[in-house]
Amino acid sequence: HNFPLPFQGSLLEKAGILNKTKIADNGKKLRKNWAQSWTVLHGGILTFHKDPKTTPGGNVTKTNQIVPEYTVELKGAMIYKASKEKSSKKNVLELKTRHGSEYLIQYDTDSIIHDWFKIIQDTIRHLDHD
Ligand code: I3S
Repeated sequence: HNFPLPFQGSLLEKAGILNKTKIADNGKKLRKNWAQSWTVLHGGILTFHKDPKTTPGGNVTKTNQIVPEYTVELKGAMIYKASKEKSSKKNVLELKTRHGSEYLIQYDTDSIIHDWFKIIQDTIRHLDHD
């Protein structure tokens, strides 16, 4: 890692299962495709892993449970609670990158989505002060 010294070890980390869909790529709107994802926050990068159920053949093995699908650089990103028009689901967060990609993140359990919201927001703030 090439983080400046005062930063080392200070970036927040978290991992867990979330529902996610990418809704825009570089400003281009995409069709929603909700899927469960093993989600990891590490070093200012949020990584969504492929839902093993969606891999061809559908065999759930240890290796295909950890295939990255999207890596999201949080520096310059924004996160907020999604408006009702974005989804009919409860507890939906919208994450926009500085390159114009957008993701929706959702989980029915309030505390889980609250914790992710807080840690992603805190991470974005830390990175902005870099
Ligand atoms: O924004 P939309 O088009 O209402 O999103 C829904 C669709 O992605 C739908 O898939 P189909 O277009 O194949 O029917 C999904 O099943 C829904 O979950 C999406 O809406 P929500 O409100 O759940 O994000």
